[in-house]
Amino acid sequence: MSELIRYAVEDGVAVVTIENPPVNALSPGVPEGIQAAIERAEADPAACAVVVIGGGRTFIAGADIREFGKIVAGEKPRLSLYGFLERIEDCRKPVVMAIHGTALGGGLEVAMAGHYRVAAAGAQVGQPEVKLGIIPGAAGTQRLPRLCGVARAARMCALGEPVGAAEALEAGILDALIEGDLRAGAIAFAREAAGRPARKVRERQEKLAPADLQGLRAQVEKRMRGQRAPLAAIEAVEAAAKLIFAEGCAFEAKLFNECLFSSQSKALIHIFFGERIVGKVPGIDKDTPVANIAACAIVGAGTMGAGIATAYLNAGIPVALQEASPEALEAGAGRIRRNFESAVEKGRLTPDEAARRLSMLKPTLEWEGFGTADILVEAVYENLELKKQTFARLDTLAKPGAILATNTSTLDIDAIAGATGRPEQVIGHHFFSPAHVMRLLEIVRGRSTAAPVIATSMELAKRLKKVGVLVGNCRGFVGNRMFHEYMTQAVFLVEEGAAPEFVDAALEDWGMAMGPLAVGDLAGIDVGWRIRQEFKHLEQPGVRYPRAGDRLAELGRYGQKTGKGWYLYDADRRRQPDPEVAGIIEEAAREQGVARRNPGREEVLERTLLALVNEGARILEEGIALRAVDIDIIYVNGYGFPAWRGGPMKWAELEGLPGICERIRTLGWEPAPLLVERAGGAGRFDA
Ligand code: ZOZ
Repeated sequence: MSELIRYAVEDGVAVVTIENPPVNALSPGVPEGIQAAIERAEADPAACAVVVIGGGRTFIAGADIREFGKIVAGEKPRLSLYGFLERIEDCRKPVVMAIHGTALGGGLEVAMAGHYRVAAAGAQVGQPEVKLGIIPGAAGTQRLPRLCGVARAARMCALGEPVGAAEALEAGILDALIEGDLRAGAIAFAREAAGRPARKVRERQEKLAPADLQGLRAQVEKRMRGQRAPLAAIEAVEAAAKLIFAEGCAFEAKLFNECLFSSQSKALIHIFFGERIVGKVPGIDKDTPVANIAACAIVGAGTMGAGIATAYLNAGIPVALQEASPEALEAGAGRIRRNFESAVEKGRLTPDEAARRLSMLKPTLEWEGFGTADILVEAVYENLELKKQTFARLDTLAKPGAILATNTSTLDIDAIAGATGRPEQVIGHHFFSPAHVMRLLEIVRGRSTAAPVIATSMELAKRLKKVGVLVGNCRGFVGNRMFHEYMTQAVFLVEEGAAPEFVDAALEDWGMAMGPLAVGDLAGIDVGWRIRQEFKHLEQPGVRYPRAGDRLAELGRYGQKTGKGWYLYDADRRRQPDPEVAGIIEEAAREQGVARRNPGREEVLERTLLALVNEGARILEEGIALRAVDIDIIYVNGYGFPAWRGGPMKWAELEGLPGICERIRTLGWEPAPLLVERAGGAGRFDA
């Protein structure tokens, strides 16, 4: 028996335990081991039935995703699990799948090859393959509709969201929930089942009536715009109602392979592992001390301060919130209240839970709570002098060992840390607006930031349900430094004659969640303007700078908050083009002597996207980002870059780095040296 699979007979039932930590993925050896154990049980006179169960924290969490890359690269042959699953289903003794943790993807597919499925109450089952740009590839699209009907199966396979045990039981995916010990319960279930004839899922027909999936298609086209796999998943499930099982499987396999070899799946698998890789920081390991964050204090109750406070309260961490005036404090507390009200309206929180979280907020004009907080967060205006004064103040208030975090999005962490007597405790926590919603937390280390402060910040990010990415200190860090180059091109393009809605539509059709000018309106044009004023002294003569946004800011067109910016907004914050803006842009172009023409869609994409990539390569070269994948995770989670394109750096790799260098040169720019080097070498940024 393989080391990955244990076999034992208990109470007359063969118990097959999968031991492939951490998540019992179907790595090489696991399917073979399960099959051998099933065959042994079938021949074992001491066993009347079989239970398959996961050792450790979960049942099988799916195929081993690392193997996909090897298959696509041609290092390994394609693997088919169809025969293996039919062998389980053909077992002459009943096979009971006992599920705890998560039975996902290939895990659920294995479970569905059993004659029965029982689960612990907290278990989840699902076909999340679309999140990796693929579809179920081991008959999931054919067996699932046989258990729960075409409509529900199509929804599960197309959206990829897992369902809880109770729902799965009601849907027919599970046969029973087991209270108490799962293993003992499953053995008892199996003993009973041994007396009854067992049915093969592949032979079931009663739930296979065709369903109308137009609504689901429309939902997928909106929510997962541009992605192939969700639509392929619907097609494959639909086929279950039209074809016999074997033909349905062949159809699924064809679509699975098409998706597996696509750029979309390479991109999404890169993002899956990337989200886990960013948590690994050289020099920080499990021995690095992590402080317990039991209380937080925030100075500044504006949009960011209120959003950050909401995120802490959601994580169960009490917050002291300080403002200078009663009006500003009340306005900030009101923002936080509205965040919770909106969560209640959307059904995400019960009114009681919202009230409980809100009760952990202590607004203060007098810095109460700042002396006992484990972390003090600064969220004041983006102005270096103001930030330095604030930090000098925080330094006098904070207890020894407290972390002092700045939410600056562009300013020098070392200059801010220098205003305190404890620069080793100072770190950047750059949240993204709305801070309680956006998943990204850019964690910015200064020259002196201590390792435990970094380790604590990375842990804290998880508690706040964020993806924490550690970056180095420079103007704009990773995200905003790149965004600056991207936005500059967007504004240049409008100054040259492309309408704002044309630029935004080109990028949104390409997959960005929101075009750059619409993002400017959301974040506040005044914010960008303020930052440009802060760095105005660095401008050089003879260099072109984007000016149209400044003109808008000077006219009080700050974006959504004033009802107009690059666009006009109605009461529901829906945007529409504003004819007045064209005149303002033309005027800005005239002042600078910019020739007006008509840039096309391709040019919009080339200039904005290549600006991102080229700056990303410089950032990588300077060591501001630890790895290219860190940049991708920042862009996917903080800037609405489509995950299915892999983030800017992976996108460039998938396009081919030599070609990217050429295209940058065609624009008349100099490709970053690292880009040139990698284009001439491995064609990859990370090893
Ligand atoms: O890890 C969470 C999760 O969601 N995993 C992915 C689940 C998934 O997407 N399953 C479907 C896989 S695709 C599939 O199964 C295709 C299919 O239909 C089969 C067709 C085969 C046909 C073959 C033809 C070629 C999970 C919820 C499970 C656990 O979350 P946690 O937060 O507890 O733990 P993580 O996420 O930190 O994970 C722990 C370590 O395990 C690694 N890992 C997780 N799932 C993996 C996997 N490695 C390989 N394959 C998987 N399916 C994860 O990277 C992490 O590693 P470390 O090194 O960072 O610790």
